[in-house]
Amino acid sequence: MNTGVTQLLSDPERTFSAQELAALAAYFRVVMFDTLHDRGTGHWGGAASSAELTTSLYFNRMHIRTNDPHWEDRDRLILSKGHASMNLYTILAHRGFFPVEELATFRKLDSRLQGHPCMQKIPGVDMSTGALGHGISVGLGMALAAKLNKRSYWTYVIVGEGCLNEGQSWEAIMSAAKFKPEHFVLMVDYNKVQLDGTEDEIMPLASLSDKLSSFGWNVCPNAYDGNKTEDILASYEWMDKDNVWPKAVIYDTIKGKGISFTEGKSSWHGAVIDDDSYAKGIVELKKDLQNKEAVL
Ligand SMILES: Cc1ncc(C[n+]2csc(CCOP(=O)(O)OP(=O)(O)O)c2C)c(N)n1
Repeated sequence: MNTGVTQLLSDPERTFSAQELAALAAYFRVVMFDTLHDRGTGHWGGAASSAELTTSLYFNRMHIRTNDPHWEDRDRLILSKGHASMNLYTILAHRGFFPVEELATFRKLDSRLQGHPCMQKIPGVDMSTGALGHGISVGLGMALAAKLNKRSYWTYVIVGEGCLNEGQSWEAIMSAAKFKPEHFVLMVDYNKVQLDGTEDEIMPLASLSDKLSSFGWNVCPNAYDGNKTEDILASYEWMDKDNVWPKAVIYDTIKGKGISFTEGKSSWHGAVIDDDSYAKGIVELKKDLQNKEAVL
């Protein structure tokens, strides 16, 4: 383990800068790739895509208590693209919800860390996900509950294109525009690649921003790179700017981000990481981590 990131993780309570978040995300990619290779199963492409989005939320933005995962006033995150569970597990473990060593049990029989996250078993998981398309509905329910109970927690929902291809998502998008709960944010991890093809081959969403606006959402007009932590922090400023709800931010991301031969490839959605690919890929990820730590 590298000293720079070790030092950062020794005090997860503080708020991290963009550069620090970038180093953490690079480190988490190494852990994810290692673990998925060791276990011979799981989804690298989508987990690598959302690494900066989840790292920034949990290490900069969200109010949570790792020693009280069900704290009523905590901010909620629904990773609606539940197949990227290794991303969520890696963040939650390093944030302190459960031991990092437990990651090695990923998808073993009797492990809490199954292929898709289970809220009943894993501390810190706010919603069980995996069947695409449920996240926005459930998030809306949580946001409406906050309104009814006069609480001011935030609810974030991260979706990929797969969720937005589901009809249920658009029912929830329509309902959210009607009820307008505060502090409800849709974050689109828009990598434009799905399980076995590109967005355009499977079901084009264009123009997503216009679609969400015409449904009545407050859509961020800025183009943000969801693999750049500076951009993600800038998007938080936009979220805090006005009181017009619900809000959506569309982040451009890269599926399989961090390794040249996995980037943008649907074949790396859920492929087993063979030894040869691991040997080449881990060199690229460690180099990126070194570069990010060097500027800390
Ligand atoms: C209802 C449903 N249909 C199909 C699947 C199978 N499936 C798992 S992931 C996926 C594609 C997801 O692509 P995207 O949402 O773009 O996620 P990412 O690229 O971030 O991995 C599909 C079709 C599923 N999990 N749920």
